[in-house]
Amino acid sequence: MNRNILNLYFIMGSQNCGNADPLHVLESALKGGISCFQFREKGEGARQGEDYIKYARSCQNLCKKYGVPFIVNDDVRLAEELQADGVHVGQDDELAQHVRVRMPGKILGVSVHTSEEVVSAIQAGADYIGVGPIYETKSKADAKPAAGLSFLTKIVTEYPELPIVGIGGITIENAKRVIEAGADGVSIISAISQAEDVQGTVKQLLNIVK
Ligand code: 3NM
Repeated sequence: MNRNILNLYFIMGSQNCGNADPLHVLESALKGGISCFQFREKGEGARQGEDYIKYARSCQNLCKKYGVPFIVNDDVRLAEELQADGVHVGQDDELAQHVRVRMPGKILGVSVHTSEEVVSAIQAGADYIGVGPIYETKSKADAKPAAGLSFLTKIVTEYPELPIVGIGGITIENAKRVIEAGADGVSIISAISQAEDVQGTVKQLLNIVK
């Protein structure tokens, strides 16, 4: 996997966009230059059934138009059906080693919060890991307490070859610190999905992370 795709990794579901049209938010982020997109349609307000699949396909088509990888959060069946570029799983989702077998040749990302989880993710064949939450987040109801940069720094030092993206509460104000700590990139929901000027915010973030 080209680790540069992690540089500015936008995660979004329609539940993260307030009153804005999520497809408009996504296209603005793509125009701004995000390097990767994760479809994470879950929680209160998330679409269901046919609407969910149709909306996922629309997001995927937009990503294709801009040549940006389309990664599905958690839902391996959806990823298979859409032939997504990859899947991202957390510790409570389907086991990473099972996903690896189901999705050969696709990008596999795993969220980790401890050293043991990093080892398991590597053994499972993860292409990259997401380390968080670095800062406090309101976008994940069951998020762990903010860990700051110390755990990220430790993992970056121990596994220099492993592509790593930081996540949780990352904004224009603090993104530079995450990159300076050694992450390949930043994963962001709210600082992009709820920005007044999505495209401009993405451009500013890109200047920081590149
Ligand atoms: N995973 P925001 S934190 C989806 O720690 C997710 O694994 C996390 O949203 C983890 O950029 C998080 O709005 C939410 O803080 C990130």
